[in-house]
Amino acid sequence: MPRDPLIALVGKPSSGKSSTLNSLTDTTAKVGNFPFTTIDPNRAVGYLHIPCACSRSTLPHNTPPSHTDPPPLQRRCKPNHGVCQSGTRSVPIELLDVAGLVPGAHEGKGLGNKFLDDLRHADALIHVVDVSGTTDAEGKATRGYDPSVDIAWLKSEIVSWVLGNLMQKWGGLKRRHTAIKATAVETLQGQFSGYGSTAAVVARTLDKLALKQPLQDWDNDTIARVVHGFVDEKFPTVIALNKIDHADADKNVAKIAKQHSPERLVLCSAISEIFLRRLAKQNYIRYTPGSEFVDTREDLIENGEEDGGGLRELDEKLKSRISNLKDMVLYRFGSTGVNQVLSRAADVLGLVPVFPVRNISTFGSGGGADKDSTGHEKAVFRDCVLVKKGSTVADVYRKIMGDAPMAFVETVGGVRVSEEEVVAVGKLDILSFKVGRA
Ligand SMILES: Nc1nc2c(ncn2[C@@H]2O[C@H](COP(=O)(O)OP(=O)(O)O)[C@@H](O)[C@H]2O)c(=O)[nH]1
Ligand SMILES: [Mg+2]
Repeated sequence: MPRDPLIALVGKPSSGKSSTLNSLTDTTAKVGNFPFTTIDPNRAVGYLHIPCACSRSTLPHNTPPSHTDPPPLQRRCKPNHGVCQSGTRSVPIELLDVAGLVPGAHEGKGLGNKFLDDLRHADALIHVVDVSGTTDAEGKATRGYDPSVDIAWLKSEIVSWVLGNLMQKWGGLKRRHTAIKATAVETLQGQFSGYGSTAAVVARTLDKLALKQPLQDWDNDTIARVVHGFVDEKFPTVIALNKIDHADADKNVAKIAKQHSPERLVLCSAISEIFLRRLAKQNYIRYTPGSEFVDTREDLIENGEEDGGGLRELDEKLKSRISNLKDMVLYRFGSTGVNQVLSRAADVLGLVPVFPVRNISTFGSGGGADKDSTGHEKAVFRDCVLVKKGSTVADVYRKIMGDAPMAFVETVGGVRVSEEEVVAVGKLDILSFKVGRA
């Protein structure tokens, strides 16, 4: 059964992995200013923001009576997990804080082998980089370190690990490959399955390289190219340039931006997001997580809310911290960036949200009419699952229904769909699964 996607946060000690994880979730992983605070991989649930199916105007019964009312489906959208606000849904996604990567990890330095073992479960990586340059390669406090070095170094650690393991076995592997007349995909997948690879990942890697020689004739250079390609394919990576609130960040961001494609880079300040959420929880400010909107009591009074929204008074110190944060982060970048980090990771992974419904005409989870026996409107789109790009209707069925035999699958309008069809955003992503022998 296809499992749920997992996104791993990686990076050198003190780059801000635990802080980023915390800023995306509500748990409080231990945050510290010294290496190896996070000894065990720390799993948590983050929330990915997506446009919900309930906000689509093309769906039947979804025209708002007037432009001030939300569409009826949007009003009735009540997710079992996460929330849906004005058509933007937060869908839970599993995150893993992987600690202990230092240069030389593939040789067992730091928590090297443990780190690399945890990596195999990841479908995509968020490389958290300390762009302030205030931590050195090992994560110790310094000033003026060049963080662009970290980006190349992380990939080379993973490549060295995979390549080292492969080269140890290359002789025997080559003989077996020739003896049993295996394909290159079969032989490599035999070695790469331990990294959570699939035959499809290996096939894509080899297709992109378009190598001329058969596997038994590959030289060391070619093998290294294959491993590089495999690492790119198996571990698509987003680079989170963290600590943009720091005064030294700008020049480093500028340098890194010249070296990497913009789709891979996201600017963020994990600590700012944590700070704002904490103040909001303590009722000092009004803040929509991930947005640029922060209102204090004074702001609200100025805007005509006489009681200041019921918010508490801020002391001078907090006031100046907030105004500093607005100047350094929110007004310059539009947000603290942490939600974008997660969305971008979902993009590179190609995640497609699918909305399974029990009843394809009401989008509800029960049978029958739109209203229950007491006249209340029933909730719609209770569930949403994230599947990988390229998943078929049958893949989604198995993920949700397990081994139960499939009778048929319907989409909007009660249209039956073939199990081989591929699901995509806005296409076959609202499905009703019928169990039983067809
Ligand atoms: N200025 C600044 N410091 C941060 C930010 N994120 C994390 N830190 C600090 O960096 C240090 C290490 O953070 P932590 O999340 O424990 O890093 P980890 O070792 O990668 O998990 C802590 O002192 C954090 O407060 C940020 O966005 N800005
Ligand atoms: Mg940590």
